[in-house]
Amino acid sequence: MAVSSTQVQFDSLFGLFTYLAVAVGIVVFSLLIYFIVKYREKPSSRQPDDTPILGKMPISRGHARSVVLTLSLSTLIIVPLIVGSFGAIDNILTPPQHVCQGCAIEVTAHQFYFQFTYDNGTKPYQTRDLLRVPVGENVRLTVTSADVFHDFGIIGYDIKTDAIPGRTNTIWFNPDKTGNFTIQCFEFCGVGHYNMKGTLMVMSYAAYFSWYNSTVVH
Ligand SMILES: [Cu+2]
Repeated sequence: MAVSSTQVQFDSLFGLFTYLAVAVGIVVFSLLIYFIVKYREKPSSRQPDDTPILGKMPISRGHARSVVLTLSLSTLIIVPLIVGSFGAIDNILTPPQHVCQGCAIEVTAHQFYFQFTYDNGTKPYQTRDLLRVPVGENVRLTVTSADVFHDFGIIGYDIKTDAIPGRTNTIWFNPDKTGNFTIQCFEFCGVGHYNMKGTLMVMSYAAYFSWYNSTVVH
């Protein structure tokens, strides 16, 4: 079951790839078995006319029609996969311009923890290894690193981006369900890498904003 908007897109694309691969596999293996049986060697078998012979130019095979047919079928299958993949990449790499206040969060990776900074209009509020977000809202994360290369990923969300010092990578998602998910570093970053984990806590809208408003220093 999908848990976010971007994951829905990953899931449907993955499904499209899988179903097409299975369909092509069934056709190829059925033909393979059919031809193995049909053209198996018999005492009466003889060499086909176009068998290559050493030292002789091959005769023209004249299979233009099957070449055109195979190429057209491949094109019909591959073009939707290419268009679908680029569409998904474009969507995932294009975060929404406007997200609600409290939904744009900075992620800074450190050896060996993730720090989340919420801009609340007064004094930025920071949490460590716990990322709170509201359900049903677009959430934009700007990811960077304070020391070495890390990679910020959310297991179950199929979302991941590099955390590089001096550079900011942006990812976004729109969670469908409340609950806790595991955040993990996906780039070997030192001895503590194995334990560089955090929690994504998807909260109800009311619970999130009551927490967020409580971080504002008046
Ligand atoms: Cu790391």
